[in-house]
Amino acid sequence: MTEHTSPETSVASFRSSLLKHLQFTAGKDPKHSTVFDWRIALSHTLRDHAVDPWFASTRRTWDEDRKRVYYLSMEFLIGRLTEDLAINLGLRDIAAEALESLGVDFETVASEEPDAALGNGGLGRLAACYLESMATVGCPAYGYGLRYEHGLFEQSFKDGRQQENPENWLAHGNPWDYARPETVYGVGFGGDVYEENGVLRWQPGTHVQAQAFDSPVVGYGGKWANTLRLWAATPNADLFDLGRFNSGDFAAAAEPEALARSLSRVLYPNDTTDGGKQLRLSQEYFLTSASVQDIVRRHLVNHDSLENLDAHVAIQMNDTHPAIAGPELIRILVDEHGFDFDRATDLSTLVLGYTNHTLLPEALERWTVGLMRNVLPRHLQIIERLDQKFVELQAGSHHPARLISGDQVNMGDLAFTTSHRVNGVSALHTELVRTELFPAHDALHPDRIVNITNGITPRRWLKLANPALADLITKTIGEGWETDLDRLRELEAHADDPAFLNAFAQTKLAAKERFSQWLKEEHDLDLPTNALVDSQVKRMHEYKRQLLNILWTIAHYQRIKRDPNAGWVPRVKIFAGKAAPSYHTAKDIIKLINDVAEVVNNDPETQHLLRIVFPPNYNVTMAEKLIPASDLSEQISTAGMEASGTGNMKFALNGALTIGTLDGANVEIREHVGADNFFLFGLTTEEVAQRRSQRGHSRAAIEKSQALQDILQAVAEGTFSPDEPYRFGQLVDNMWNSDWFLVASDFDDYDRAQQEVEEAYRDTARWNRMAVLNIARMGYFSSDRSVREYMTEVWGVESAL
Ligand code: 26Y
Repeated sequence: MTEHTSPETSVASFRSSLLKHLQFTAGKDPKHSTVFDWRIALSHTLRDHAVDPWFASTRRTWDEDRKRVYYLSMEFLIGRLTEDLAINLGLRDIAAEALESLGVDFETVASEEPDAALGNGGLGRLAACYLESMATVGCPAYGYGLRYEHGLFEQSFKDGRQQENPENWLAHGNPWDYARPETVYGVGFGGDVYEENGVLRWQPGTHVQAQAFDSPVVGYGGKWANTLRLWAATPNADLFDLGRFNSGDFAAAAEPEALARSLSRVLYPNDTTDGGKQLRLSQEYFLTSASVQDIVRRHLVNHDSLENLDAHVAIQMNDTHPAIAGPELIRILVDEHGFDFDRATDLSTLVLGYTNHTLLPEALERWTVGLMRNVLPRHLQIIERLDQKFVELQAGSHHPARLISGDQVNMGDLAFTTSHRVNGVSALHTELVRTELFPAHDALHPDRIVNITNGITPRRWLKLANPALADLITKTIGEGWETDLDRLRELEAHADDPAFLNAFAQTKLAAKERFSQWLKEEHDLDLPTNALVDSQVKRMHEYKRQLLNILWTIAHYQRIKRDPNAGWVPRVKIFAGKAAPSYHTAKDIIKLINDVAEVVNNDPETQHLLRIVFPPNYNVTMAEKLIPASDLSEQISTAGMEASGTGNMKFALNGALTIGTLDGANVEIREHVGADNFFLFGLTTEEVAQRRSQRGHSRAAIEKSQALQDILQAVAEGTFSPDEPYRFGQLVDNMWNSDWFLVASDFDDYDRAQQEVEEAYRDTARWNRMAVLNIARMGYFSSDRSVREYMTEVWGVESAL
């Protein structure tokens, strides 16, 4: 295929496009243009360049009747797109030069873009990395999601406590997407099921309209582009009750419309438990139904039946959130296209794949039968029939696994039975999915579960985020690593070259300075650049154990105070992350970190040796600055609880060393980078299970650790909360008496590993060598590799490149 990018695009032509868009799209005179106006001009100019590869790819997929992948996800944590698209189109430097010739700075303009946070955390960011990789490797694909009016809440701190403020990314429009007013589908809710001439008919009580908005997703090098299609619930003229309005009942007249609109209003800010159950289920069905209708419609454009659907369509369910896709596809095949139920089920199963992202019981979706019947009565019938079939398949089992147990529909079991492949997201997690979560299913379908370890896109997470390191890599091994990340291995040859190690250290310093400046400008926070930067950034959750980290920080502080001249390595402890609004313990931990920071950062005796920085509102944009600036990556979850992690990969790729447990993808990262280049600590998954069964394990662990006793006493006495001494009573009490996440059990070993960190960092050459070896050995964790595995092992799709 021909290159649709930019060798032919000159600075002059880019500049004239910019001016054209400034005038005709933003409607501004260059003399009176704001940064916003320039951003509009820049994004439209870049988007114009995306259109050619986009059309060419779409046309080829049609012409060659290629199988397409449909990635269904309630979350796409995209972040900013300006620089990402510029890089992938090969226009980054041209755009910067063109702007400069007009007296405008590229970064200033790109930084004006809001961070599209249509996701909570890992699962949503993974979807965004996979979209970019599918385009890069030439996998014909669509991402399907919701066009939330408000993304994940913005976090601020008031007196050290989390406040949630509404997010408003669409306030000034979205220059990336094209509205498709002609692409609308009705999505039904509620109502009843009738029998008509021996066939069942669902008569929904209400319909809501889904309208498509399309954005091009351009792969690196501009050789292929896919579509991200986000659905918005649009007010549907007949929802507005004019009769009621005219009779004066204005609120009631607008009610159905308000309900409809609420479907794409907000992203659920909860990454573990589900609140607002009915609305959440309705959102999931809204996404799924609109997408499946669109998929079926597209297939029927040039095929006359749905019989061969599996040869042309692969649908991937990103966790169970779109798991109603199975029943929905079966419903369409049976009720609308006259398929026999069993054949419809087999066909749906061949089309669908399911990725599991969690073992946490509270994050496994379950809906009550009552709710299901209210919202989706026909789907409930289908699920009941699937449940029967599932029980029959387990003939002989006295306690068969069920899709419906008691009054609960288990969406994980449903997703499993309606998929031909089920995958976990790291080797360890997949093994636990097999043995702990779905043993009965696995026994029936031993080939169904496969592992596909997560990955991250090196374009955003290295080339964009860390230009100094990316340039050093290119200077050292040449171009091409961006799409063949295994080539980073060639850096190993330079791991003992002092000049190279020094050059690496310079890139780290440059990244620290960049981040430090950003923190100052955005949050008025000070980050010393001469210290070991030790970061834990991720959603706030007990299993991720930010508590372990802050408790150790207290121990470290107390030791420095006891012996200030012991040759301590200066450290900055960075924490960042949001807590679900209703997750009180996570919010208490945020408050504890901020309270400890208040004391530590204002202590003149230790200030130069220890700082705690907790910038509010962690998001993709912050991660892009923070990760490259870090030396140490905290991946310290209780073993068996973090399905994979992907932040762990981003840090290691940017030359941070990991202190971590044998959990999720940490296990594989350690195998790849080498045990010598990884600070391991903590109980293993099996030991965790064992320890939890020992009564009084936390008390016993605390009693064995003098350090831990001192810290807990300090916290309990109000050392960090003198205005309210018992503020953290519950946290401390829980440590002594329950400690499900085994903070106490792992404390001493974590402390030991931190001492090893301290020692390694003192030997600068050794540290830099370890960091370089981490970078060199991270090729496996490119999301290009993950996507290729999905293509062969799950989707049966070939690259078009
Ligand atoms: C049920 C609903 C409220 C819900 C919403 C979001 C449940 C879960 C989630 C999000 C889960 C999530 O982000 N999981 C993470 O997925 C990453 C990508 O696979 C993993 O790396 C990470 O370990 C896992 O916690």
